[in-house]
Amino acid sequence: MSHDDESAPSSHVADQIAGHVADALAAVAALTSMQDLDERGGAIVGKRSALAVMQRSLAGLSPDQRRDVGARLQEARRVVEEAVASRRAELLASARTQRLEADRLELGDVVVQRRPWPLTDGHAGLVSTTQAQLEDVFVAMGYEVADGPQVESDWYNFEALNIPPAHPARGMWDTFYVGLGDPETVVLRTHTSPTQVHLMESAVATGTLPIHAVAPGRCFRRDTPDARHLAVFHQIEGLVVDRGITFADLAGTIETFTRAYFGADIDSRLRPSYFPFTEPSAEFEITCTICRGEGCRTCSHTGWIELGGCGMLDPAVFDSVGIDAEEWSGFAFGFGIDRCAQMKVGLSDMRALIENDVRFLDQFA
Ligand code: FA5
Repeated sequence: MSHDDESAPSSHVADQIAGHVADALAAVAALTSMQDLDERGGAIVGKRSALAVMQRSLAGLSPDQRRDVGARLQEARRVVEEAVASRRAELLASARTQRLEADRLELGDVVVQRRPWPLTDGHAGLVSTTQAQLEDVFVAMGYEVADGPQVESDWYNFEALNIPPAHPARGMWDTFYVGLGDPETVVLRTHTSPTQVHLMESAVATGTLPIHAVAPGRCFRRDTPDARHLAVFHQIEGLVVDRGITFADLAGTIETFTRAYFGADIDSRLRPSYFPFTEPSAEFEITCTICRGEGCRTCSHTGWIELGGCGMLDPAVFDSVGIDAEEWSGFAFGFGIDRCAQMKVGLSDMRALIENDVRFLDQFA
């Protein structure tokens, strides 16, 4: 500011103030966000602004000039402060509109579930991990991994497996029926054994016998959940069809599997049993890992836990799929995957697998 004229601020000073006001108003209009305002507000209207710098130099003026220039500066600052206040209100309103727009939910929008707290990466569950480990063991033994449908016709789940309608053995599988077609003709598969039929049918159709395959997957039964049962559970089916296969191959396979998966210190045994699709048939049991054979609630105080059923393929099943039982023989087995997981980690009650308690699940991350 010029101090030459002692009586009144020169028009130069008035122009200078007007110039600063114009600059400040242009800067206010150029502010684009609240963050922008916070960062640049000080340079427009605060202590670092051109008007504030001018105000601090009033000390060198005569009292009259100080009064006059001071009043002009005060008015100039009022104009700029008002502009800042009104820009602040505009920016706040527009930030709020943007936020509302972002949060707006149209009917029909996909609702993306927020991840639960605390934020952790997900991981495969115990049953999936067990399934992968079982597959690995059988792949190492030379088996292929196959898949089969979870919804089956009565023919695949029962009839082709030598279980005709009204056969008393149907009572072994309490079945969920699907409301498709004629009543009680479509089922949620009660075991993975129907995949045996699919595998044999397709090997016959493509001329690709022999078969060495396992087929893991979900099964459904109207079983009341308890320490060893769920209504939705998993099995892994094994199927070997080849020339000259005997019960010794089946027993050796199960023994090799038990040692590979559970380790040498777990005892296993085969007990005579009955399945309509195998003859002879057996149940495969291991020492209960909860009580180490002493007897507990989980093993119904027997010291043994049944993991699955097995046996030599019945010629009636070969007939259903058109395989010559004179030339081919084979065995099949079906193990409970959830049961294997239960025994592997020493889980006294299988229902923990479906409770979705993260404190339980995270132990198997
Ligand atoms: C069967 O399901 C036969 N398909 C097994 C088989 C296959 C025999 C091939 C011969 C040849 P079973 O109903 O016993 O058999 O079931 C086999 C295993 O599945 C049981 O030992 C158990 O480990 C598991 N399992 C059966 N029901 C349940 C259930 N409700 N919850 C959890 N696991 C189950």
